[in-house]
Amino acid sequence: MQTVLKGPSTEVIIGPDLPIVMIGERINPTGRKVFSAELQAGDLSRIPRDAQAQADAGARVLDVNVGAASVDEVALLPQAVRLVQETVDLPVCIDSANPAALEAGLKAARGRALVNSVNGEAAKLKAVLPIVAEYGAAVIALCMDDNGIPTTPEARLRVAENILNEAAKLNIKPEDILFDPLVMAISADHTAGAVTLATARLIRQTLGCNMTAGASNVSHGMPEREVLNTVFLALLAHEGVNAPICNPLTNGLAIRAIDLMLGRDEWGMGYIRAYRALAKA
Ligand code: THG
Repeated sequence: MQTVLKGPSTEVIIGPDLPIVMIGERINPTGRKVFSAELQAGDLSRIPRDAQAQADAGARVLDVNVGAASVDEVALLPQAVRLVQETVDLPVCIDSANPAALEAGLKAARGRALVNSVNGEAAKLKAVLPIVAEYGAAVIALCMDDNGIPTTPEARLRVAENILNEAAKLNIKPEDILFDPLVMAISADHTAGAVTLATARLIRQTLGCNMTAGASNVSHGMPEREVLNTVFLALLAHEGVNAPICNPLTNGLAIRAIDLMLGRDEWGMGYIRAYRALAKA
């Protein structure tokens, strides 16, 4: 099963035996005070820099989230999407909780974008899936619904299956859905990582779909976050998460190491190329 995303003139393919596709997470005000203040002032000047740096570090898709407090995302998200794609020739992952902002972002996107996200809540399905279908986009589907985030892998799988059925009604195909098994902070629940991994394994085995995950969520509130993020990325990849949302500046080389260890990097050329790019920079 292959998920195809497009930038202005590039194509990115996500599939089980292909190298991991890094979705760069940096264009997001969460936890970034300066960027939040800039967005609130309508200053988007950091976005081209963040886009270029992530592309240089190996990101193949860029998440674009401008959801800082009191920001008009319907106005700002399409501007941010345009700025990103004027800077780098990559597909965008349009990240907002507001369906109107998602649609505005899709209108501005060139190529074939990824919508972040829908989930199993009735209202979300109703608001987001028709937009995804209308624009011929791909979509991230979170394994949660009106009852919240299920605590067991089996219950998260049932949410995924329900989303798959609802999507099929609008002709959205399984290959156009990236499931997100949901990554929660390990500092709040020491079993959170294990539940996410078991969910990913179940989705891979049962549905065969491609997956994303916000790997960096796992380390909130813990020291040496990069160690936890890197280890978790490797475990997630082993369970079939082939398009993680992560920080390419800190995880770029580790991602290529994971591909190599999983037998997806002939002669280690991807790893060596990433190493050389880092050594030069
Ligand atoms: N699933 C999906 N989309 C997502 C998430 C997910 N989008 C947002 C988020 N989760 C993934 N992106 C991030 C971005 C940043 C951080 C974590 C996840 C992060 N930032 C640092 C902080 O908050 O402390 C600050 C970084 C900095 O200063 O540069 O940890 O799960 N579908």
